[in-house]
Amino acid sequence: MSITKTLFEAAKEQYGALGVDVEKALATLATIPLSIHCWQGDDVGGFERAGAKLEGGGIEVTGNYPGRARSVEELRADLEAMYALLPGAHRLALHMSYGEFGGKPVDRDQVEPSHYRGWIDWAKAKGLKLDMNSTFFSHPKASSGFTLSSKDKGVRDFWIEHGKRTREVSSVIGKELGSPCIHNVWIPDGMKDYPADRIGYRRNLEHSLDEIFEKEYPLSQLKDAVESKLFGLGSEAYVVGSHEFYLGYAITRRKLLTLDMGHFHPTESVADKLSAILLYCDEALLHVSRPMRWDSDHVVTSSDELRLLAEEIVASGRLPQIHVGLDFFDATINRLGAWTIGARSMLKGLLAALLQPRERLLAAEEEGDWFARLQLFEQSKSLPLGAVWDYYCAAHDAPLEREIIDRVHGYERSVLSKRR
Ligand code: RNT
Ligand code: ZN
Repeated sequence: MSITKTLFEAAKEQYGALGVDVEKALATLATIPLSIHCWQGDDVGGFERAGAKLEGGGIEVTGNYPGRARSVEELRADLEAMYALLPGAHRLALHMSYGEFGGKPVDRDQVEPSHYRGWIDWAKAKGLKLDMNSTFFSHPKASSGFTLSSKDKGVRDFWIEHGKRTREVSSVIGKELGSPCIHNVWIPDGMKDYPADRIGYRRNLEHSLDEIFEKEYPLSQLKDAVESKLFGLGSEAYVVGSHEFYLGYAITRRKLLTLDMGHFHPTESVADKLSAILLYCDEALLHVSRPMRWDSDHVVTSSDELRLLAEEIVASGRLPQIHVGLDFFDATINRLGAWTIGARSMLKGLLAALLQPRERLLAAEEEGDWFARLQLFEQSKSLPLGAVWDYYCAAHDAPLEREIIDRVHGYERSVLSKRR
């Protein structure tokens, strides 16, 4: 601790000279839980069928690096290993396809709270809070490319029932764990080529969602969120649940809007959208990701986009209403490593944002001194963030940045490499 502490004290002085209260920033960071996605651990496979692989539905996982979690026990072990590498207390985002079905086929319109009992008990034992996602993909009834917006009423009704059941499960989770479970809806519906009836599918989606959300649950148990997308594999020309669709839907139905960083045109900034959306939506869910060409789900790193997003999260003054979820999956590298890099990058981004000289920046802007504002932004980029981050990690019994490789390799040797 001593060198870490010495470097931290020196860093504190540097930040202090710019008017930044480092201790306050650390205290605030400790109150921000990440909602970490379970699906990085098994390539979005889930536990409906043994060795299930993601199929259809506009998401693609590439790679076959050994060590993928093949059972709920393996996934929980990996999750515990991952949380041990993070400072602070965080949440877990599950998908409905990760229920425990006792080897029996349980279709999506049959899922019940009992199938998630094991997760609730495990979460209680570990002091974790859970979030949930309906699973509208990897299923024969999604293979047409349409679910809630389908022109086939039978298909729509099947998925509406799934959505309703997910909300019931989520409300039980939220109630039992004493923290509202955020239930996110993302559907893959769309078309490869130009549709003739764009509005028809959107009308169907609007009505299906209204049916799913008909039953009211206390907000202390359940909060619903809706996630848009720009395009997917096989839905290049048209996505029913576009940004405009869900923005309108979330505002008129008072739902959370989910912004996935990989679901917009590359020159659009999710960071910029946040402050506009928060004027009209009470809360928002983020799916922090890193788009790369056609893929929307690369492992999150300390990119400019991440930095700008974290700055907006902090600047909004609405930290409790912005739920920071992660959404990426890389099957070409050690999955524990992928999770860890993504989650720690997000936390580091938030820390950097909390350490910005906000007052000086705002004053420069008020005075119209845009040179000084730009200089302050630049200056903060070379301040000793790493020293503060290391200290924060040590204070929360999490490894320092330079210890991560050994820790991940160690888990690979002792656990992951035995999964053949
Ligand atoms: C897909 C959406 C969605 C999924 C997860 C697995 O493009 O981003 O959030 O990644 O539900
Ligand atoms: Zn997403």
